[in-house]
Amino acid sequence: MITITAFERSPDGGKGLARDTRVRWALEEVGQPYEVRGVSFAELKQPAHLALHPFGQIPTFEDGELALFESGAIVFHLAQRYPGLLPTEPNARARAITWMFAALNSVEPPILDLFTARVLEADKPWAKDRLALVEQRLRDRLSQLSARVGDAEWLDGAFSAGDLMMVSVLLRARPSGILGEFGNLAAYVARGEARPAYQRAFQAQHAYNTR
Ligand code: GTB
Repeated sequence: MITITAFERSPDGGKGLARDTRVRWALEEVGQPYEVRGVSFAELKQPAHLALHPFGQIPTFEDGELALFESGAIVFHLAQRYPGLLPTEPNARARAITWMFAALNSVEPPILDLFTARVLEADKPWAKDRLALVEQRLRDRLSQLSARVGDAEWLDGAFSAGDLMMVSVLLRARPSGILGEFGNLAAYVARGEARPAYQRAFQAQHAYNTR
């Protein structure tokens, strides 16, 4: 049985913004059952969990003798091992993997910077100046993505792990209001959320975090 770790209780209260949700979503898309082990903030930094995750974070993934960390690597592993998340045609598969990396390396960082500027650095004397820069960088990146997505349903043909990762990453930008400035990206995210597998994953994490 696959076991993943999640926050014992997510600080978002079940809004689905912690990174176990993308792993749950991938597991639902490929139809693999899984168990969840909740980890407290204290346990994250203790040896037992550090043996699984060198940075003391969630999510992790265990399946028999295999233990993984990093949500991108876990989703990629599931997409490689089970059908449903990556095309079989080699070039289409390479492009879908490219979108996974793009989500994690080119889109997620400016979204995380925004959270850092708005929340973690809000009390710094330079916070307002930096926030303006960070918001502009995110708008620039989303504007580029929006131009590429246009009115396509998914990033490159059929729904793939690239879309799963991109939608997961973009969801974190929604509370800021900036995602909503790009109508086609907001609609793209809504299409991802409407997938039955996402709905099951969201409900599962919500139930877990409100138990
Ligand atoms: N690159 C890693 C990955 O993709 O797996 C990043 C993992 C990561 O940041 N994990 C976070 C964590 O364990 C949880 S998801 N943090 C605890 C720590 O570092 O000590 C980030 C997150 C946390 C909370 C909310 N929230 O409450 O809304 C959303 C996202």
